[in-house]
Amino acid sequence: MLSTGKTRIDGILGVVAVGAGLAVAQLLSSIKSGLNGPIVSIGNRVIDYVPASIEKFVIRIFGVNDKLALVIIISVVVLILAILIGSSYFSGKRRQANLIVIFMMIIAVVASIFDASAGVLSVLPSLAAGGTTIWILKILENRTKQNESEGLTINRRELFKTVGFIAVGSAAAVIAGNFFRTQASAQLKRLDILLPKALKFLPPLPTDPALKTAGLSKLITPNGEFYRIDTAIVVPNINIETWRFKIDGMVGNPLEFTYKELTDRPVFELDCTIACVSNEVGGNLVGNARWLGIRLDDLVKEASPFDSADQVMGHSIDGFTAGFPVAALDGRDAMIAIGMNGEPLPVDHGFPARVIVPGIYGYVSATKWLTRIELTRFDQAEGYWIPRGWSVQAPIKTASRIDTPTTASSVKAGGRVIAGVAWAPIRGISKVEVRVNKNAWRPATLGPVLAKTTWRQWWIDWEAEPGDVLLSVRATDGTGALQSSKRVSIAPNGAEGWHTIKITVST
Ligand SMILES: Nc1nc2c(c(=O)[nH]1)N[C@H]1C(S)=C(S)[C@@H](COP(=O)(O)O)O[C@H]1N2
Ligand SMILES: [Mo]
Repeated sequence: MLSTGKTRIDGILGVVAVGAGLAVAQLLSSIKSGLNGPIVSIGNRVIDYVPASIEKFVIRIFGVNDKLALVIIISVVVLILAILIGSSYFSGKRRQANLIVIFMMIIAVVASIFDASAGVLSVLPSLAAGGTTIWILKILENRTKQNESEGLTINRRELFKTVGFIAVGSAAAVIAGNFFRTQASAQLKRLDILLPKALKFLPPLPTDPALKTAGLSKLITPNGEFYRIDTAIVVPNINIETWRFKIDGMVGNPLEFTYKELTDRPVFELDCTIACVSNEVGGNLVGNARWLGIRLDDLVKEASPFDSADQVMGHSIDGFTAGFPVAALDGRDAMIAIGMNGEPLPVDHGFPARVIVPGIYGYVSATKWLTRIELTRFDQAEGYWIPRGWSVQAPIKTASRIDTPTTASSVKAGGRVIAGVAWAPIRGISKVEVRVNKNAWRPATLGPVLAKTTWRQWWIDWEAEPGDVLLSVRATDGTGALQSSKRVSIAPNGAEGWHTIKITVST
């Protein structure tokens, strides 16, 4: 009786049951922010505990899609287990199937307990997922039994109808969950926010040279194109009515602000390029924005830090932490940013507030979804990435990138433009040079200087001659120091080396 058709259907029934469980979890996780379904909770724990070497490997392969890749991998494992559950359950091994469900549920429940922002309700979605799965298996079993008693005909209409109902119910649960989530989401609240006016506005932006050179990075990276790196599978949705921002730790005068109190403080604008330590030579984990925020030097001073405090630690609502030296509050314009390119901070980039410290890699400074600044000591507290093998202190290294032509592309011979960006916050860029094959280095034209904290665009004309060509770029920072040529990998504190690309010039 065990035709291949039957085993296939058994597997599908398992997937239907597990899918219904996950759908119910999705619906329940929308009732309160911070609640997660089983897959996200398990993903969170994988991100927390996976060895740094594997993490680096995954980021190298998947780049900014690393979280999507993780969710897909976990989903595939769940799918395989679901097929196994179905085939066991409907071939009489019900106990075994239920045990697999319970085993999966326990893993998810334990994972959800550790979700930083979850309260007592955190285990609810995972418990409901397991319970629903077992219940649906039972319903499906009754249906199959009925089929069999009807004489083992291929008439599976009743069964299919039930499966159809369950599938529609699951889809409805997922849609409803997503609807409630967006209803409650910070995204909608953001739209109502009027940003305060800066006391001193920066001058309007100059004409962007990227308008004239196809492929060159824009002077200011639009919010929608800005790279995103963080450990959050689901970005925190913060309610600004209940959000509080504290400055405490080793201070004589701890401070606490509501969103309104914080944004009523004097604000200023800052043009600043931020970069990820995981950015490979030539990579795109870097962007330039006009930030609006409150001067961090002033806030920290007001809290009266103890002389013994040497580290400023940002805490995110999701448990992430990043610490940098108190010494970096030296007038370089560190800020609590609330605006990005004329908009309230986008949810992906840390709404309602994040830290921006010019010249320091994001993983040790740029805490998003900020709730707290703690004054502490380097010998007493470590930020999220430090025990995972990354350097305690990490100034952004001088870097330059060829945007156009792109690597491995082929171009036609004749007059071409080579162009790109170079950055060395907070030292600034004083020179960019380009080399074609082994010819002499030639200085490129530099684009407008917004500030020493931002990148500079550069471009240079080139008479392309047929053949394989190597193009290299190198920058000199504002102190006169040449960018390091030695190839160094991203770990533990940022890549080094001149960006070199190979292209083919055709006649
Ligand atoms: N809460 C939180 N903030 C975070 C991170 C994170 O994982 N969680 N990642 C940091 C890292 S490694 C970088 S490079 C920057 C990236 O900021 P962006 O996503 O706005 O470009 O955010 C920083 N702030
Ligand atoms: Mo980063």
